[in-house]
Amino acid sequence: MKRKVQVGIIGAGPAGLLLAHLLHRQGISAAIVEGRTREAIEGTIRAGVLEQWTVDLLIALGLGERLKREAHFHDGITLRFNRASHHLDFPALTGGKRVTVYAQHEVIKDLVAALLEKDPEAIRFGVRGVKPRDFDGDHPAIETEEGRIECDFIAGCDGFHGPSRQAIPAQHLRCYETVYPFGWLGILAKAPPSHHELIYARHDRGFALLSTRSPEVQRLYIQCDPADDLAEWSDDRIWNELRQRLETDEDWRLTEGPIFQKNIVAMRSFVCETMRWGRLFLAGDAAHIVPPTGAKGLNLAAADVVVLARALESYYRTGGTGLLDSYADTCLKRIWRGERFSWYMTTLLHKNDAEEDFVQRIHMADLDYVASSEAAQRALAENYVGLPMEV
Ligand code: RFL
Ligand code: PHB
Repeated sequence: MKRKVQVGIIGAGPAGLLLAHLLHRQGISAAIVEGRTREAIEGTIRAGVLEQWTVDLLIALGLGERLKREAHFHDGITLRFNRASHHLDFPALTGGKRVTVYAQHEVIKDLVAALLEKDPEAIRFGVRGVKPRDFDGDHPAIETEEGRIECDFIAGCDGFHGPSRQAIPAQHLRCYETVYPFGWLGILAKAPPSHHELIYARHDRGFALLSTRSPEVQRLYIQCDPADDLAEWSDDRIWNELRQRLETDEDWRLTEGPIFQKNIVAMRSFVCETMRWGRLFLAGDAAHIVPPTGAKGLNLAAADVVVLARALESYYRTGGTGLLDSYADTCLKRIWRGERFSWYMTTLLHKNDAEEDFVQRIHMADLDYVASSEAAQRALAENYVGLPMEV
C-alpha cells in the first residue's frame, strides 16, 4: 500500500470511490482504505435511484458504459393512494430529466474496476484499525493495522458508523437528527416487473414501494416496525401486505415470485454540520443520513465529493484555501434541501400512528394536491430528479 499520498480516503462506498476518480482525473494522488472485502462491498444491496446529473457525471468520467446498457430509464414515478394511480411525467415537468434505476452495488463494481485499472494500488480492502490521525495539524495520517498512510488531507467517506466523524472532538460536533418510528423491509424477488416505473403507495396499512432491478428481479419495500424480527416476516406475509398496500381499482396485478433476499432498515434523518475539522473532511453518509423515500443518499454523497474534489484541485493549483474553507457551507445548502425533500416524502407516504388524525388528513390533502396540481408535481419532480448541480 502507498505510504504517502496527497489525499487519504477512508471508505470505498460511492463517496470515496467517486472522489478517488475525480482526484485521479486532476492528477492528485489518492488512496482508499476500506474495512470490508471487495466481495462484501460489491454485494451489499442498497440504493437504486440515481439523479440525472449523477448519471451524466458517471458517463462524463467514462464510468457509465454498463449503466447505459443495463440501467432502467423511467419517465417518472407513480403515486398510489385511495386505490388509484397518479403518474408524474418527469421529462415534461423538468425539461427532459428522467429517473435512472441502477443498483448501488453495480455502481460500486463499475467504480472499483475502473479505479483499479487506472491504479492497481488505489484501494486497499479488508483493512482493520482504521483511524484518522493528526488532522488538526499540517501532517495528517490514516492509521491502520497495516501501517500509516501520510497525506495532506483526509476524506472521511466511511458512512454513518465509520471512525471519521467520531474522531472530531464531540464538543465541537454540531448535529441535528430525527428518528422515525418505522423502518423498511426490503426484498429482492425473482419475478417479472409489475409496472414500467416505480410506484410509491400510501395505504392505511403503511407505505409500500415497487422498484425494479432487471427484467427478472424486482425490488420491493414495505413499511414495518424497525424492531421487527425478520423471522416473523414469512414470504406469504410479505406478499399479502404488498398486495393489500398496492391494491388498486385499475386493471393491475402484482407479479410475485420467490424472495431471495430480505432485510430491515431503520429510518433516520441526520446532519452533522461540522463537515470539516482541520484537514479532515467528511463526505456522504459520514456527515448526513436521509430516509430512503426520496432516493437522495447516494446522490448527496456524490454532490459532496464533487465540491471537495473542486476545492482540492483549486488548493493544489493555486495554494488557495478558499474553496476548502467554504466546503461545508457549500455542501450544506444542498444537503438541507435533500433532507427537507426526504423528510417530506417520508412523512407524506408513511402511516405514523403517533400523528394526530388531523395530520394524517393533511397528508391525504397533500397527496390530492400533488395528484391534481401541475405546480405541486413540478416541485416534487424537480427535487426527485435532482436539484441543479454544477459539476
Ligand atoms: P457508504 O455507502 O456507507 O460507504 C462507506 C464505506 O466506508 C466503509 N467503512 C470503513 N472503512 C474502513 N475502516 C472503517 N472503520 C470503516 N467503517 C466504514 C464501509 O465499509 C463502506 O464501504 O457511504 P457513502 O459512500 O457516503 O454512500 C452513501 C450511500 O451508500 C447511501 O446514502 C445510499 O445507499 C442511500 N440510499 C439511496 N440513495 C440514493 O441516492 N438513491 C436511492 O434510491 C437510495 N435507496 C438507500 C436506498 C439506502 C438504503 N439503506 C440500506 C439504508 C435504499 C436503502 C434501503
Ligand atoms: C430502490 O430501488 O432500491 C429504491 C428506489 C426508490 C427509493 C429507494 C430505493 O426511494
